[in-house]
Amino acid sequence: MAEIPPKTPGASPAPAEPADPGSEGAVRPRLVAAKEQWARDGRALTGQAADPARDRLPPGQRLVEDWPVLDLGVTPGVTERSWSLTVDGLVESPLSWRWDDLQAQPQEQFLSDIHCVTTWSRYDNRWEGVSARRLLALARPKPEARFVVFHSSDGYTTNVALADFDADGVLLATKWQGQPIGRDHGGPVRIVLPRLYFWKSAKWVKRIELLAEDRPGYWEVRGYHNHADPWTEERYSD
Ligand SMILES: Nc1nc2c(c(=O)[nH]1)N[C@H]1C(S)=C(S)[C@@H](COP(=O)(O)O)O[C@H]1N2
Ligand SMILES: [Mo]
Repeated sequence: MAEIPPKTPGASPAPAEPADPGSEGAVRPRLVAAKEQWARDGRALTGQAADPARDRLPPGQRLVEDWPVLDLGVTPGVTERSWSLTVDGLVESPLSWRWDDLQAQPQEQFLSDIHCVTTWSRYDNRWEGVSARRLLALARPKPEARFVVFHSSDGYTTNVALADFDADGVLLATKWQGQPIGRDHGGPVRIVLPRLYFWKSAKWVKRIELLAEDRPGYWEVRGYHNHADPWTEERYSD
């Protein structure tokens, strides 16, 4: 029998979680490899910080008018009828929502700018949905809960500190510029977390898990920064 070579630590990060049945497409390995290379190269780093109180565009970013689509290449078939959300882990009241449960919550609107780590930014996006604050008030995090992992129907995950989720303008968004968010952009329900680079804003969100210890997500184990503040160029891990 052939010997199994020992695994090089860090050489092969965990794959995405399995995508939901009915998803179309597959993870695009060349896109993933290119983005891993950008992280190794430190692409687009300027060494300048910017001040969100004074500047509108974070360092190394350029303004676009359109709204690019970026994802791993897997598009889930989730619809308003089939969508569900679980909020679990370190919460006093785990939630299990369908579309109607989400619609029964107070709907809020926030205007915010998008900053993608691939260097495009888009101003004045009018999002509508249920605020993270509302969701957390219902689920009631336990005192030891400090981190959040978003799980998506395409198998993507991303992690944030609970303090960054429990912040102004963070939404489970269902509308953009007054219209339902299209499938390519993560509809029917995506996270919008405007203070961080856009990879933290999970499309097609289906589970929000609260944890005591941090657990890096898809890009965070592939060279991307754990926190992801655009104003201090937290693009890549060191
Ligand atoms: N489920 C899921 N969410 C995701 C991604 C993904 O591949 N899958 N890509 C992230 C990245 S890298 C970016 S830049 C934004 C892009 O969102 P958009 O396609 O609506 O512009 O979604 C983020 N959320
Ligand atoms: Mo991205």
